[in-house]
Amino acid sequence: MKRFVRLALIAVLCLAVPLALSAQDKAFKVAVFVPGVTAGSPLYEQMVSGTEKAVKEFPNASMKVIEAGFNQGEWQEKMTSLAATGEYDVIVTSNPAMPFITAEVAKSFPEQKFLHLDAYFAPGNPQIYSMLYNQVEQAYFTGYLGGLVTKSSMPGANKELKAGMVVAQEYPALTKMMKPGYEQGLRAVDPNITVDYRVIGNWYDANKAADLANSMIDAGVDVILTIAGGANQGVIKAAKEKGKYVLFFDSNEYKIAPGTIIGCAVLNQEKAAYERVKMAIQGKLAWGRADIVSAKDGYVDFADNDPLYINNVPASVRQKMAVVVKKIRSGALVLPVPQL
Ligand code: RBF
Repeated sequence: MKRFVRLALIAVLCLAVPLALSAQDKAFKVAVFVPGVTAGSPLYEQMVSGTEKAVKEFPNASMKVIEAGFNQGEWQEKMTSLAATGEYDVIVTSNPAMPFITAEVAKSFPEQKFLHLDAYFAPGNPQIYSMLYNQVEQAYFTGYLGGLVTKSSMPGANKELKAGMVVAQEYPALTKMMKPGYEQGLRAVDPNITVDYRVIGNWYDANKAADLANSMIDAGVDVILTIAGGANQGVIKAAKEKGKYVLFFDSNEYKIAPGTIIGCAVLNQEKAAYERVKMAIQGKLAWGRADIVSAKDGYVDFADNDPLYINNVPASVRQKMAVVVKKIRSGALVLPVPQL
């Protein structure tokens, strides 16, 4: 009997050791496909840094970043070329439009895996994983703060109940989650607040963004939510020059313009990228899954513990904001994700 147990143990070890070794030793190559340009796009910066962090933990893993640029018409061809190399175990990418592209590319390259952040793709495709954030919650944070600010006696606030929103481009996640979430937040403060909403038409034209922001400010807007990648800089510049306020999306960036950027509603995409890429390297990522995560899960939040928020926003505003932030974090206030 003892001998049998020993033999069985040896047999198990013979099987397990090479398996464990192969997971560690076999080269694992990650490609990060940036649909745009990394610098200035908060979620792309977080995708790259989170992936870097994961890859660094495995001596056998390596990564390459491919920037596909702003011509969206070229993305499918570029993604196809990348998959065609057959070199990468996983292609990581981010933005809600990418699953439409990768689902097509996946058909031609059945071995290729695609890890999507900031996107939804219906579960069931064994080549695709996706992770979507509850951006109704994210936008509600900015709307609620915007409402409090436009009604406040802060130096840049006027009597008019007008808030602004500048966006780069329209797409379902924006029109079905972000815009309604922002409006709901504003109206929860005061149903009479109106939204001046403008579309730039691309993710890089900071001059056009500044022109739009200036015309909104001249029309009575005192606080603007900007969701425009590199073009955000134009909105920030205009608001700073005119002593108005900016609500920032995706990353904590108060430091870009302290006192002008008065609220950052963040996504923890760096953590998402780190965790999911690590799981992919370890062979533990559930391909075919579509995760939807919210503030309660720790991936959507409002950056309220930054001294640049605490020192630049009056306590009376912060106290009211804190009540709503707490409700969303705990799940007491539920803002469901719609069908996209
Ligand atoms: N966000 C950026 O910061 N920079 C970009 O270049 C960019 N390009 C996008 C292109 C498309 C087609 C779509 C649908 C979204 C893009 N986003 C970009 C938006 C980003 O994925 C996200 O929705 C916003 O940052 C709000 O969280």
